Amino acid sequence: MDVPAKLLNSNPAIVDRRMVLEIVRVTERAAIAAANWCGKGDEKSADRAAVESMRSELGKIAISARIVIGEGERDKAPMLFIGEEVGAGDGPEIDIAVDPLEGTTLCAKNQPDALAVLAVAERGGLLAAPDVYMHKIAVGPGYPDGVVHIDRPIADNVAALARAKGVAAQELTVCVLDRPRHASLIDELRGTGAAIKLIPDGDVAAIVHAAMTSDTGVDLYVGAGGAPEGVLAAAALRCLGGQMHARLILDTPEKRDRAARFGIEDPERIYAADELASGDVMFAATGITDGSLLRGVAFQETTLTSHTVVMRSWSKTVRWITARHER
Ligand code: VTB
Repeated sequence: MDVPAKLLNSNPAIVDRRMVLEIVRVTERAAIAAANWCGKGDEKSADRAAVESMRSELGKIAISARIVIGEGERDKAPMLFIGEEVGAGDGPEIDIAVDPLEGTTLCAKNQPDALAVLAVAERGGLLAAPDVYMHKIAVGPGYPDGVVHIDRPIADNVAALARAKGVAAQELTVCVLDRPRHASLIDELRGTGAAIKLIPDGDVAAIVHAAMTSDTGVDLYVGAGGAPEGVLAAAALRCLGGQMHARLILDTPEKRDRAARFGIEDPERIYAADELASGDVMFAATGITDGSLLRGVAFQETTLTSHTVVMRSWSKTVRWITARHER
């Protein structure tokens, strides 16, 4: 196959592509630190280990970065908090979204798809979102624009997706967080005949799954999860292609006030992936526990092995990096 023309030209991307390897080191370190706590039933220690490692690794990179999505919107966090300046300075000015341990419970219980996650964008490229729920719907690349819509009944979305894929609804798999709040959504989905993959946690991974259908078997993600996770997932989707709609769930005056403090004026606004994460973005995730997309950190006698996926929106390159580290 020919090399796409834009890759032959000089690279106009704003986020320097050398950053790809830099951010891999960051998620690798966070994942390794958290992996020591896999299955130990101690969410707090796992999270703290991941946060501290991620913070220290970010400090080694020549960037002037600002945390836009980070720890502790509601309680004071000592590091990687929203607004914190990170990096060794001197380098490009960028914005960062982090979730050093996405799926703390998954890690504590040693269940699939706990990840260390980070996204990088141009200044102003990431939606500063409060830590509230966000309703999300996402599909992978290759479908006509608007094939699913957040405001359409789920049965209509499944029917439209099946039609676009050229299969029966029964052949689709929809991923949903297993929560009581999704009971009626799940009921309606059952009515379509589609298979439902119910996950205990981790909807960043779930949206990545929906965008990599041939690797994961997931066609559609839908439901309410964390808003910060929605911004991270959108960054991944920008790199993988696909479509996403999201709306913050601001169902109390207190949440609307918090959102307003983040500059969110319209509480009903529907965001597309490129409004959650715009411009040039990169996304990296390292597996902590074994999952269907990434293996977790493996401990050998004197070494460790980590598995990372890292991608860029500009080139749409998706790299899988297996690394061996000295223990
Ligand atoms: C969501 C989801 C995350 O936690 O934030 C979820 O976005 C929390 O949902 O991926 P509940 O409040 O219902 O527990 C995750 O699943 C991460 O663990």
